[in-house]
Amino acid sequence: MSDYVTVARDGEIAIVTIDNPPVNALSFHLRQPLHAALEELRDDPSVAGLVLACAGRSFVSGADITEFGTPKALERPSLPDLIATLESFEKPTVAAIHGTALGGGLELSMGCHYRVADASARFGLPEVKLGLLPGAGGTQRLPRLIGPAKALKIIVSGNPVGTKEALADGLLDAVFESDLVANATAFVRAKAKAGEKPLPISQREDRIEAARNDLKRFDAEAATLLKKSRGLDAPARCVQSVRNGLTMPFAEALATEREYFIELLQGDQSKAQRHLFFAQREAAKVEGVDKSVKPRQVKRAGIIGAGTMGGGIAMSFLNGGIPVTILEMSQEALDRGIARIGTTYDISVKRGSLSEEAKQERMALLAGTTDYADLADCDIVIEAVFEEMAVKKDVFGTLDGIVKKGAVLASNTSYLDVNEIAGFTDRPQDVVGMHFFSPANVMKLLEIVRGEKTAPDVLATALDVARRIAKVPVVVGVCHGFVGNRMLAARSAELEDLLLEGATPEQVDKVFTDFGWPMGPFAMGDLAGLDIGWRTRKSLGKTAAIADALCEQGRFGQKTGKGYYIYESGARKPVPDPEVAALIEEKARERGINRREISAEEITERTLYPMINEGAKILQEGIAARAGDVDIVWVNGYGFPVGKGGPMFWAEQEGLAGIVERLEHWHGKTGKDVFEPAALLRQAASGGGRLSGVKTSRAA
Ligand code: 3H9
Repeated sequence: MSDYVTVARDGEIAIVTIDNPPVNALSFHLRQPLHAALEELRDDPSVAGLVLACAGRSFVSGADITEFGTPKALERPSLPDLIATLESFEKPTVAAIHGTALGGGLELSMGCHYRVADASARFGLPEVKLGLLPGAGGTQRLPRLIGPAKALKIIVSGNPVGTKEALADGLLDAVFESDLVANATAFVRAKAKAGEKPLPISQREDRIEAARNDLKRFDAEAATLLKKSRGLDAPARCVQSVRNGLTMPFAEALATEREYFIELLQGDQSKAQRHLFFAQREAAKVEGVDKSVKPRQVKRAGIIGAGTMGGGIAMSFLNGGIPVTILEMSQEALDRGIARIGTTYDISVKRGSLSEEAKQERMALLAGTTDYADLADCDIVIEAVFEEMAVKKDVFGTLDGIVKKGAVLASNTSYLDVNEIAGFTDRPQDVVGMHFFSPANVMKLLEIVRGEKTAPDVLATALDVARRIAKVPVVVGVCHGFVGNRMLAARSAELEDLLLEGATPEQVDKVFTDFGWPMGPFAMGDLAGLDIGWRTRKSLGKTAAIADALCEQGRFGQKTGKGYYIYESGARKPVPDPEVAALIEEKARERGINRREISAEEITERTLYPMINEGAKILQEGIAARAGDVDIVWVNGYGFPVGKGGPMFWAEQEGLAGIVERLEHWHGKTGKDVFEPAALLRQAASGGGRLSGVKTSRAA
């Protein structure tokens, strides 16, 4: 008995209850008494069966991630010790699962002979998302329980499954609608009475036999799963470990799994991914919005604009089960927008990621209108119209006169001043920025822009809505481009000059993809459409020699088959174009520039370092509250490689002092503002080299 583990008896059945809030993680202080209790019960002849259950909101959700990187993580009794003890029970054991059994939690449950659960429970091995593999037998026992193909999917994706699937696959033995522990007790009592002597999972061979004889098939399935795991070590280790279970004796494969686990735990990628895990949770904690601030109720959302952005935002709400009224100016545009939503869902149905029934349910939540009056009853209205202040003024002025009191009025602006927008209404306290990222139905990031007068409960509402529609929210302050686009501008500032001075689009893009970005900035520009930036430059009276020249030739990127690259007959693969190379040389000649070899280091220093510098300025100004918030923006909105933990985390690992020194070098050479080191960056570089401890008071 301890604060973390209690043992109760129901006749001859022992019930062990774990209680380690908030998520019953397997911390050292829990492992110790749990191990002692299990050993005692195993050897107690008066005990005929064991129920392993949890108090609180969930079953065990994994190892204690806060212990990783400290000696406690590996201190014994370890989780493998606990599982080995469970497996040594000669009387039946059952895990009674409610909430989530994740990672080490699911592994612990697989030390038992049986698993039963309540209907809403979920089961998963999310270690891969922390840059790890299941390190307590998960890659060995799950395949033995449900077969290698299904296990591999769960392990490599890290995504949980529900009771229906778990029961069908054999992961679960029974589901109970209520009274989980009482039912689990009756379940194990019946097993004990029947004198059943089930094999521990580690000794079961029946589900892996077929795969052992068909490793080719296993390898093909694994290769498909690994396609999505660009540059990450953990998914490949997961696959190898499951494969070891097919080619090695259990004990050897288990020991190898442990080696892989420790190797990954000590590596840079897991460190980065664990940083992101905690940063994401920190980002949800917002100054001035504590638990006492209750969100307003949102039962219906209004979306203004049924274009690509408005449609994507509408889909996010529909996916979250929130009814939407979408508004367009003309019936034709409205019909087109709604049809596009339907076809996007159809693609998911065809791919098998959405059922036809679910599609119909979502479409049934969607109403269209061309009349602002139909938005009157919405609890939140998000505009996704043209990025021009005059247009926003019209929209917000109209909304102010129509939408019910207390509704949240949100703008999806990607760079305009939210305070000015709020000023177009008589209720600036209800106005907030909700900046989605394209395609909005797919991208996870939501920048919530806090205006000067935004009420705390409006922020709480935006955060709550974000959770309901499965977005990752980061609250930011008002400035041109907020966090993401402002840093993107800094990252892009040198791109033209790099080309003029001697680099090629493919060389720059390769530096980016080698770093781990899904694509480089020039391929990205071609994908997004070069005409967008051209139009913006023209409206601001700005020019860009090469990009403008491409647009003047009608080279708008993929949509015209030509941009920085050439795209053969509708293909998406960028192919370097000698005409572009000639154009770049011509523009350089016109400017009297002698083109030279440009190294990969120089490209990194002139693109990523200004971006980090801008991130530091953003922190300095309180536009973001924490360096981790900036990382969350970049990983979830712009494809910054997760294995590098986001720009600010990466900068710390690289060494801030070295970055400041190179920024100074480039500043001295070019005199450009983007290279002038931010005071905060200098300060952090000279005092410990950390940005992650910097906490700013958020600007409004
Ligand atoms: C593993 O198991 C390795 C093994 O294979 C091998 C070992 C040898 N540890 O997310 P929430 C904290 S690796 C420590 O806001 P929710 C979290 O930081 C692990 N702390 O709640 C937060 O703290 P705070 C594999 C943890 O209801 C608070 O709990 N398991 C852990 O939205 C509430 O969290 C996983 O990767 C942890 N394991 O979601 C599961 N988990 O309040 C990771 C959470 O101070 N966890 N915390 O900010 C999750 O996915 C979600 O937290 C969960 C609850 C679904 C459980």
